[in-house]
Amino acid sequence: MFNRRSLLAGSTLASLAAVSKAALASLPEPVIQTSPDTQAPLVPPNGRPYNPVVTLNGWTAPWRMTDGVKEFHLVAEPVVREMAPGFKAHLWGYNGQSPGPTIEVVEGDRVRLYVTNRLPEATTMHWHGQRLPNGMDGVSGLTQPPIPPGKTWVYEFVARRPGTFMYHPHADEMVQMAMGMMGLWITHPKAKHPHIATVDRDYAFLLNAYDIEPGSATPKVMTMLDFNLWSWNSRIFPGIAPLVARQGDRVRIRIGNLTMTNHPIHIHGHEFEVTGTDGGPVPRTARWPEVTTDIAVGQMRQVEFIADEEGDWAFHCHKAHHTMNAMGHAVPTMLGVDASALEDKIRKLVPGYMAMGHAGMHEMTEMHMAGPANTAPMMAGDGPFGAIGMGGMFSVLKVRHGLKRGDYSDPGWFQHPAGTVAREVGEAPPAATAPHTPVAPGDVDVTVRKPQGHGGRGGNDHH
Ligand SMILES: [Cu+2]
Repeated sequence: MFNRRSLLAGSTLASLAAVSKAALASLPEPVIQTSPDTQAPLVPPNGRPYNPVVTLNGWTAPWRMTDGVKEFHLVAEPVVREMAPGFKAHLWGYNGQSPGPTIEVVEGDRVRLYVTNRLPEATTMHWHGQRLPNGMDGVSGLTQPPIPPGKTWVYEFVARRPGTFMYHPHADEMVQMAMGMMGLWITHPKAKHPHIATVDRDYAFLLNAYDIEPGSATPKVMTMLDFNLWSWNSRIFPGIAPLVARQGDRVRIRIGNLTMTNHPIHIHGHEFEVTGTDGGPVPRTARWPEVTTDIAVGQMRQVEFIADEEGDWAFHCHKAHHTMNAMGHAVPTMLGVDASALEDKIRKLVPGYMAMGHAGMHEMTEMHMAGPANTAPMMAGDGPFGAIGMGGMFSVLKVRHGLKRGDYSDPGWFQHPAGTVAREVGEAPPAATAPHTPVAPGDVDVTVRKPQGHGGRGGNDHH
C-alpha cells in the first residue's frame, strides 16, 4: 500500500509503466490491527482447511496466495498497545499491535514472509522452533545482515513441522523484546496425526513482561528481572479476555514464554496434560496429568483438557507477584505493626498519607487509589463477589453448557446452583475434637487420634 502510494506520488507515468506489474504486486498489503480485543478466529479462505486458533487479545494475519505460496507481510513499527482499560503503553510491535499477528499455516505449506522495518533501528526476524534453511533463521550477523530502517526483506521456507512456534527479532533483542516485538506461529497438521488431537477450542498467547513506571508509557529496556507488569499478549488482568468453553469441549491452550523468568501456569477445577512443546507433539504414552505446568524462558507448552466442570475458573501464573500490576516491591512488611499513631504524625508532614499493610494488603484491592494519569489498575478487576485481588497474568476459564460451537463471546459471570457457594457459618462452630498437633517430618507418631467421624487414613497422615 505505502509502496504504491509513494510510487504514484514520486513518479511520472512513464517510469510507473517501466515498473512491471509483477513488481507492483510483489508485496501483499500489510493489514494493520487497531483493536486490542480478541478477534474472531480466521477461517482459512484458501489453502487447506483447519480449525483455527483464537489468539487471546490478538488476531491472525491474513495472507495472499501467490502461485501456491502463502504470503504474509509483517511491519515492525512503534505501536500504542492498550494493556488494560485506561492504560496505554508505547511499545514496538508488528502491524499495529504487540504482539504481532499470529501466523497460521498448514504443515507442508510454502510460506513467504515480507518484513518491513519501520523502527528507528535495524532488526531481523527469527522463526523460533522452525526447521528451515539456515539463511532464513534471522540471526543478525550470523545468517544475514540486519534489516535497516525503511527496508523490506523477504523470508521463504516450507513449514515442515506441525506445532506451536514463535517469532521475534534476533537483533538488539534485549531492547526489541523488552519493547514487545514478538508473535505466535501455529502450523496445523496436514492430516490426522497420532499425537495431535482434534480440539473444539484452540487458544494461544505469549507470556511477556514490561517495566513501565506508573504515569509513564514507555518500558525501561535495561530492566533484567524486576519487571512490574506481567502480561499475556501485552495485556494485564482485568484487560485479559476470558477463555470461553462449552461444557464438554476439548480445549487446547498454547502458551509461549518470552519473558526473563519462568511461569508456573495453573488451572482451577480441571487437570490438563502437556500435549506439545515447541519441539513437537508429546507422545500420548509420555503424558501425565497436572494442574500446573512450569514454562521456562524461551519455551512453549501446549496443554489440553476436557472442560467438563461448569463455572468461572481462575487460570493464572502461580507466582503471586505475577498476578499484581505496577507495584513497587521495595516496601517493608508491615504485618502486625500498629501504625495508627505514626500515621497521624506523618499526615502532618504528608497530607493524605495512609499506613498500609499492617493486616495484610487485601485492602488495596478495594481502594482504587488514583495513581498518576496512565497508570495500570493495581488489581481492580471486579467480580460478582467484589474485587478480584488479582492483576497481571490472570484470566478466567468460563465453562458453560449449551454454548454454540465457535461462540467465544463472554457469557458473563457464572450463576451458581443454589447451595454450591461457600458461605459464612450461621452459628458458632463445634469445639474441635482433636487439636491439631504438628508432626515434624520424619517423626513417627502413631498415637495421634483420628478426627471423629472421619473415614480417612492413618492418624499420622496430616494434610
Ligand atoms: Cu509468572
